[in-house]
Amino acid sequence: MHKKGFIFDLDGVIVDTAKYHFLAWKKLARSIGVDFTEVQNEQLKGVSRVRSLEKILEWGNKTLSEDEFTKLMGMKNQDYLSYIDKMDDSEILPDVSQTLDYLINQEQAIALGSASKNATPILKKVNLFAKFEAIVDGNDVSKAKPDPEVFLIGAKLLGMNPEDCTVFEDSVAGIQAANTANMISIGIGEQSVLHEADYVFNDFTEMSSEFLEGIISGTINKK
Ligand code: B16
Ligand code: MG
Repeated sequence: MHKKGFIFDLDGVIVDTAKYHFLAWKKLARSIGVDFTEVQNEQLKGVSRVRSLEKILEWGNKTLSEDEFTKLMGMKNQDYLSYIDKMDDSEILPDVSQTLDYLINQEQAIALGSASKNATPILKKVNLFAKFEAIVDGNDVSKAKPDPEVFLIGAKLLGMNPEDCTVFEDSVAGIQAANTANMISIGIGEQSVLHEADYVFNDFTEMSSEFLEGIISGTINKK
């Protein structure tokens, strides 16, 4: 039997929390007189909370004291959590549950690899927590994506070699992290944004079981 590792990003792959991060950062940025576009927002996907605020301040040419910086990060997270609080399993993105169940039935190793410090409560909210053999999130890493640390820890916890792992990611930083880790990188989103990925699908409804079977059996590989 072939056993491979499958590492799922959370925000923008399993659930559409990327839109809540965007709303919360937009509001926070506006409160300090900074505005940013949806195109700029792509750069905030997958990166840590600290790095996100640093980027927003760079865009607005602002500097803050350490205390103010910490306070603004707290405000953003409070606002973000007010969206999370209302989540339920109806917010799981199309065919994600089916994909997880297919891989579990095939006895594959499944981990979460997210930059978010809120990953566990979100997975519990949408009733997917029990499906993961390992969870690596923003509380476990010292280096943010595009550093491969989050995925390398995931592979280790699954007992898999990095080259036997596949990553599902919606962010440019996450695809770069997967590539650096020497894992198959699968972009979930737009080809034009995620062109560094080995394979790109708009969402999981476009991914056939034959494709997943090809990864498991080794006929589909890193490009
Ligand atoms: P938090 P992922 C990432 O999650 C988000 O894409 C990114 O926008 C966010 O800044 C980061 O989590 C930190 O999230 O503020 O909840 O700790 O896509 O890696 O699952
Ligand atoms: Mg993401």
